[in-house]
Amino acid sequence: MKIWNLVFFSAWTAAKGLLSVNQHRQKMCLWFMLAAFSLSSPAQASLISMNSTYGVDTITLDTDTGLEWLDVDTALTYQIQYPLRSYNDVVSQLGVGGLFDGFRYAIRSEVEALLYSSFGFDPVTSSSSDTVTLADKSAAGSLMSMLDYTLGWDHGGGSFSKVLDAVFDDENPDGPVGAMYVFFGVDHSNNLTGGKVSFYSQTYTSSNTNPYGHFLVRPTAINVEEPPATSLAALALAMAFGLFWRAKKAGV
Ligand SMILES: [Ca+2]
Repeated sequence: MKIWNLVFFSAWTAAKGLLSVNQHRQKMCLWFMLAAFSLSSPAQASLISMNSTYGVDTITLDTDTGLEWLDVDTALTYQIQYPLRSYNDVVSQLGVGGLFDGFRYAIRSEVEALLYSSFGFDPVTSSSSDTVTLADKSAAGSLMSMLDYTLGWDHGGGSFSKVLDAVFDDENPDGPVGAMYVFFGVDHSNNLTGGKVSFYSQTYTSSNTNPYGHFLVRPTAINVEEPPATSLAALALAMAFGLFWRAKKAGV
């Protein structure tokens, strides 16, 4: 976060000048202050698992976007009969009093932001099985640990495969359904596998009979605003002034 770097630098410069003839204790105090800033600096994206009326850990809050993502398989769990819940079926449950009241389908740009910015897939390397990296595979594992998956197989001996196969709203007026597929697993040698992100064409979506998950989102009720820059700068100045005062008092 740029503002935190700026605050770091300002505090460091100010305090360094004041402590140029310093004692060991005050130097330690400076390092402590910088470490405190480092620890309190917001992460690039915070993904927080939360409980909801759908069950334990069924919501993932992305503090970067302020969106709450419902586990992709929740609509499967909430279905009452086979065949599995379709896009149109879920749409019919989004209104007041429906099973997914308050939610809407995520649009493609929101799905991409979740994958590439928040979970850390590389949009280039994750687009092909030939180029996926270990980071893409790890991102797939993190994604499924938070948003769940729609199909899974246990191969025994610690080896498993999981698939997250979910639809979103691609805002196509001819039929607003898009779908995304990610595979993740661990082979018998304990190596991560998968990590490829595949966006389906609409045609494939409408013809696919496999069960889909659903990317449903709602705005969070939790305030995810970062502290204003002015108060961060004021905090840094106050801490620098505190060091200055201590140095004066110690007669340095
Ligand atoms: Ca979850």
